[in-house]
Order: sequence, then C-alpha cells, then structure tokens
Amino acid sequence: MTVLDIQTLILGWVALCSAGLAVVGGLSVARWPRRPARRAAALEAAGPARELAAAPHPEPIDLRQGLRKTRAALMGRLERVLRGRQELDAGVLAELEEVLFGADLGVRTAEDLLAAAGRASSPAEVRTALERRALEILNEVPTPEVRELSRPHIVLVVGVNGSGKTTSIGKLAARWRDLGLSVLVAAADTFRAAAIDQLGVWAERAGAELVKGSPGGDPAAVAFDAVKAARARALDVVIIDTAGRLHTQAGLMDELVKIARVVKKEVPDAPHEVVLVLDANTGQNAIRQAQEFTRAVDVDHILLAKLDGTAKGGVVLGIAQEVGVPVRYVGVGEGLYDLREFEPEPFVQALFAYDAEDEAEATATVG
Ligand SMILES: Nc1nc2c(ncn2[C@@H]2O[C@H](COP(=O)(O)OP(=O)(O)O)[C@@H](O)[C@H]2O)c(=O)[nH]1
Ligand SMILES: [Mg+2]
Repeated sequence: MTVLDIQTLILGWVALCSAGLAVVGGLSVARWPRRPARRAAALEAAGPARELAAAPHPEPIDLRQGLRKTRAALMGRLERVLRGRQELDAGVLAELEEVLFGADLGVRTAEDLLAAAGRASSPAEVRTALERRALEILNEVPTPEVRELSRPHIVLVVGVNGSGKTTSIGKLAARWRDLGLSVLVAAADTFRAAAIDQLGVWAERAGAELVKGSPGGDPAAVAFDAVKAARARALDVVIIDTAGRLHTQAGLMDELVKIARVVKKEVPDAPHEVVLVLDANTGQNAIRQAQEFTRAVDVDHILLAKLDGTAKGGVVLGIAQEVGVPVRYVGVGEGLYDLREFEPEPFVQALFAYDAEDEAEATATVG
C-alpha cells in the first residue's frame, strides 16, 4: 500500500464517519453544504471524489420553493378565515377546523393544531400559535442513537411502487459520492427490466457502481452479491433498491425481511440503515403506509419524496405525530441534487412564510 493509498483511506474514513454520524444522529457535522463555495471546500477536504463532484450541476430547488403549493393551500385558507376577524369565536373555530381537517395533516395532528389555535388570544395570534405547535410536534420525534459505523455502510431502501425509491437512491448516492465515498447500488427490484435500467442510469449520474441480476431473478441474491462485492473491494456505502408492490401484500414484506436476513449472512449487523420512501402526494395514505412498513421492518428514517409537486406537504406533521419515525430527507424535485436534509425549524419557517406570490397561487387554486 502506498502512502497515497493510506491517505485516501484515512480521508475516506473521516468522510464516512462524519457522513454517517450526520445520518444517524442528526448532528450538524458534514451537513450537505448548500453554497457552492462551501461545497468546494468540503470536496477539497473529502479528496478522493473531487474530480467527479467538481462537475457543474444545476442549482437545486430550495425548500421554500418546494413548499409553495403546500403553503398556498394551507396558509392561503387560514388567511381567508382569519383576515379581518376580531374575535376567536365559535364561528372562526369551526372554519379553522374545516381548514385543518382538510389539509392532509392526519386526524390527530389536525385536532392537536385546532386545540393550539383555540388557545390563542385572538385571530391575529393564531398563525404564531400554529407555527409554534407545529415546531413542537416535529421536535418531539425521538432522534435515533448514534451507532458505530461499518464499512460498507449498508442502506436498505423500501417503499411502495412509484413512491420515488430509485430516484431518491440516485440523490443519496450523489451526496455520499460528493463526500468522497465510494458507493455501490444494488438493483434488487428485479420485477421489471426497466426498473434495473432506471437504477443504472441514476448510478451513472451519481458516479456509483451498479450490481444487478437478471429480470425476474431473486432480489435477495442480488443484495447478497452487492454486499459481497462491496466487501471484497472495500467500498464505503451499499444502497439496496427494492421492489414496492402493494404494501398490503404480505409477499412484499416477507421479501424485505428475506433481503435483510440474507445480507446479514455476509455482514451480521446489516442493514445499518433502513430508509422508507413515501410520496408526499399521497397525503394521509403516507401515514398508513409508514405504519405498515414500520411493523414489518425496522425503519430508521423516512425520505418524503415529491414535496415540490404537492399541496399535501403538511403530512410531515402527521408522520411525526402518528408514526414517530423521523423524516430525515425530503425530495423537492427530479434532479440529482433536489434532496434536502429535513430540519424542523427551517421546514416550519418555510411552511408559514406566506407571501404575495403564495397569495397569487392561493387565489388561483383556492379561489
Ligand atoms: N417532482 C418530483 N418527482 C419525483 C421526486 N422523486 C421522485 N419523483 C418522480 O416520481 C416518479 C417515480 O419515481 P421512482 O424513483 O421511479 O419510484 P420507485 O418506483 O419507488 O422507484 C418518477 O417519475 C420520478 O421522477 C421528487 O422529489 N419530486
Ligand atoms: Mg424503482
């Protein structure tokens, strides 16, 4: 081993540890730098993946922009109820109830927020009261313990068909690559040839390697081969894509359990991270899906995809309150870099920062 090899190894490990800590513990170390200059500095520190990540990429969609539809729907309706009202009387509360229960927050969260609104001293105070309570709800979700990191760090990605798994894997792979880590993705969704090809395209975009089987093959065997290959070649991260036929089918859950079991044969404490991908467009259905998946597999955190295209982004609150598993990432677009780490405070701020542009959107959609 040359001096350079050793250096590369150490740098890779430092990056892996900080990335992993950020993933597991929600710590602020190695947070994805949002500004190009800071990203460049981080890359400089990360070393090995410098060349790849130095390639220019489009400016990613920001959270405020991603939440516009949700904000226009929820805040727009609230504005209409509260505007010009002097008293927080039964009439206003009944209207607020209608808005909150129609906002795809989940029943429990709608009730909770209605109670918070009811405790406000005047209609003018309702928005602040809701904002404060929303933040509390998100902060009440327990954050997972920081664990020892392994190499390879094995990530299992689960969720129903079309929720955004494959796309999100591309985005996750790109983040880890930009931190200087080597990434291998495993095409364990073997049901459709197109699904394997789609993952191949994302792997190429992200600069990750791909392990695939033949269409119709055994998903667990693909996952096993991928982990074996990653170990043999000392790669840092393995991300396993899975099939997502209806979550109500016992077959799917059994298959996920089987994949996890087979991977353990190679790495006993794997998977180190199980990510559940949910589609924000499905609103309260996402809460139900999360409950079913968390019963079958040990989900560490949730990636809520397609927040940009939906007015149902308030479901983040319902997920926090009714599922109790942290939302770790949000997808805000179809590009490689349209993934954000979810942080309660900026999220709530973006959700409540209603402005003239939102008003125009709300007028167009709510009328
Ligand atoms: N607007 C938007 N579209 C997304 C996002 N994530 C995924 N998609 C789209 O959702 C569709 C299904 O995604 P895919 O990754 O194939 O889902 P899978 O079946 O779970 O693997 C694709 O058309 C993606 O482009 C997102 O964050 N925002
Ligand atoms: Mg897929």
